Amino acid sequence: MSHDEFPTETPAVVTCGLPYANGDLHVGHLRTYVGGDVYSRALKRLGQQTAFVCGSDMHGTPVAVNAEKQGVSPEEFALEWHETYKETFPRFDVEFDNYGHTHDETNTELTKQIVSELEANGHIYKKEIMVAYDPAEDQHLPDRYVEGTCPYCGEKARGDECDEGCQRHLEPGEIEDPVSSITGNPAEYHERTHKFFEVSAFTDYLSEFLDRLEGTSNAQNQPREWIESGLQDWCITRDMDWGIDYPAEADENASTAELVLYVWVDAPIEYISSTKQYTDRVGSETYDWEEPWKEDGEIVHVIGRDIIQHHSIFWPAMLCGAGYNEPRAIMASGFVTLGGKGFSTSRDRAVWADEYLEEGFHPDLLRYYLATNGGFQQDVDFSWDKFRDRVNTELVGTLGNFVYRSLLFAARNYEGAPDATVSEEVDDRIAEATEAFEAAINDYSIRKAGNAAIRLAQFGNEYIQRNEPWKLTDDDPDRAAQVIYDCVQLAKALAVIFQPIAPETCQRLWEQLSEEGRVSETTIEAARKAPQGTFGEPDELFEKIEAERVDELNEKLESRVAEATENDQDADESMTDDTDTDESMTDDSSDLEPLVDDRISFGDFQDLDLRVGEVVSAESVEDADKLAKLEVDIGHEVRQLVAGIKQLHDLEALPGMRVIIVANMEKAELFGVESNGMLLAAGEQADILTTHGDAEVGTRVQ
Ligand code: B3M
Ligand code: ZN
Repeated sequence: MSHDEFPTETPAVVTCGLPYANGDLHVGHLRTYVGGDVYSRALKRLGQQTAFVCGSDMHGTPVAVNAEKQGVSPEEFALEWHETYKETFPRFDVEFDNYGHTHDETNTELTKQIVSELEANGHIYKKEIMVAYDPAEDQHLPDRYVEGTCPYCGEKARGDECDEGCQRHLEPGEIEDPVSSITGNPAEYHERTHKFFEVSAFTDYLSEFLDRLEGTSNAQNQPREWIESGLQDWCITRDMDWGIDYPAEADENASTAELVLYVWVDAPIEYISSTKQYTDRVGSETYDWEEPWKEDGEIVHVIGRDIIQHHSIFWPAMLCGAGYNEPRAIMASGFVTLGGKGFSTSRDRAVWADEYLEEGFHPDLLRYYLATNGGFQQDVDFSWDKFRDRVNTELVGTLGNFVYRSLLFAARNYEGAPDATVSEEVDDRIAEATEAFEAAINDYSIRKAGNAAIRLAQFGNEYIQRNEPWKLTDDDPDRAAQVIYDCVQLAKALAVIFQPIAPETCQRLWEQLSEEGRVSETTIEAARKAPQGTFGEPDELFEKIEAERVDELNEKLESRVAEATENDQDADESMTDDTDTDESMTDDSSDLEPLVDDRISFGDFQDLDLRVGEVVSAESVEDADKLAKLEVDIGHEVRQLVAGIKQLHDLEALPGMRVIIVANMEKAELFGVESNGMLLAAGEQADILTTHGDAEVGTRVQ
């Protein structure tokens, strides 16, 4: 079954993964929220009725552990962060239609109701299990209170997730070599009665659901593998005080009286609760929460890739078991790194959300960077240098430059849009851009949506350059007026198409054009509507970032990290003091490999035959954990290579990608598959080397 294209008749709800209310937000966190905001604005642009909702995740050990460290109650602690987030998001123009939290009454009630429905439908059962326990503290050790080794991949893991390794959800009792994160002592296992949600009973449903699911391919492919290796039922209760109590009415013998629900039960339910609160505020004639959640609407979840399993497996099973609608799409973003390394809260190795704004940068610059710097499921690296580069080249040099020169010319010579109508060439080009935008949104690619605008601005620059209206004003005034009218039309179209990414800047552009109302209230069709009236001289939309500014920012970051690392030395020695609250980032403690001392001659280097290639196909090598088989076009021929990138890249996304190949590598056979060449990639994450210009396939790299 395939879904109707957006815009659909039925309303959509776009949600963002709930931030744990437990610490400052940095630009790495913002990726998902900016992504969700851009996507929901883009849907609204298409005329799709859309609610954009989120809330703070108040429960669970991530919050309880940090509150304890500060000596305050989890509720007080979480509420304070909740208020902070509520203020921070709008400062980046991330405008939720409703932002609630998981501890509020709506969510508490709805969670109890849904769990009771799951009980009533026979999807929940009781089981004795062994749970980790710290004898010194006389305390059970759910989730992050216990650390150890992942039984699946052998990496260091937390009690409920393999955050540094295979990203799997871990069930209580699964972690090996358990150690209490309160005292650092080895944990004991104690028998307790807990409640289980029968996820395994939904195996067939989930397989079919994944076939219907849209969004980024990582949210479908990884779960398919988990299903193939067999789904486990899911323990949904915890030995903790902080959380939503197990609904007593759902449990006749009250064996759960001391238990709370696992945070991952009530957290996604907040998506529904938050939509409900939105309806309560605006009225069901404006937006009816039941349509997407209970009837026939479109649910789109925007999340980080570390929580795919929760959203592609547990959550749809819960929705199905309780009689709710299933998600239409899941967009799972890659991680954000900082200068090639992970963000680290404990080492202050981060660009904080507040800090970014305090440095005087406009939110739209970061929104553009995060939304378009890589495909949504690819990891994105943030550095002040790259940030400057993209701002100066694309925003200042391309879009800003085109709009400014066009509107200045228009204002000075015609006091606004000249008397003309749009040319066929420009109208067609705008239509192409709006189609590209619409296709991008149906393809869940905010990057492509952003590119549609930048390409249109590139066209604009080329168009004005080619037609040289400044030479025509005397000799051919009609033609000059026509060209400038076209440029004003293009500027208007840019305000409309680029608005989801840069809402404030596009509103300013809208006002410069003296267009009426708010650009956010228009739909994509406005891009081709005739520009209105007269306008004065414009202001520049974007400001160039100087190289010295970047030097300053880099120095600031480096000295801060050095200081924090020094202060953190002692902390590092004990697991109990790990104050890194960041769930999604890779470890930054690994040192760079030392440089090789031995020099090679230029002749030695020339012995390497490095070529630009283009991936034709990529598939996994059966029975091999890490290997993928690639067909790569290197101009002279198509080569078959084997590369250790299976778990690190979405193979489906590789065809079409430019890569660099060692073409004269000795042939090898891996798992019975011949490898005729070598793919170049950097580091443990196998960051694949690519080209950034137009070098043809087969070109030698030197
Ligand atoms: N609070 C944050 C995370 O694990 C977690 C998301 C909940 S979404 C329902 O990234
Ligand atoms: Zn693992």
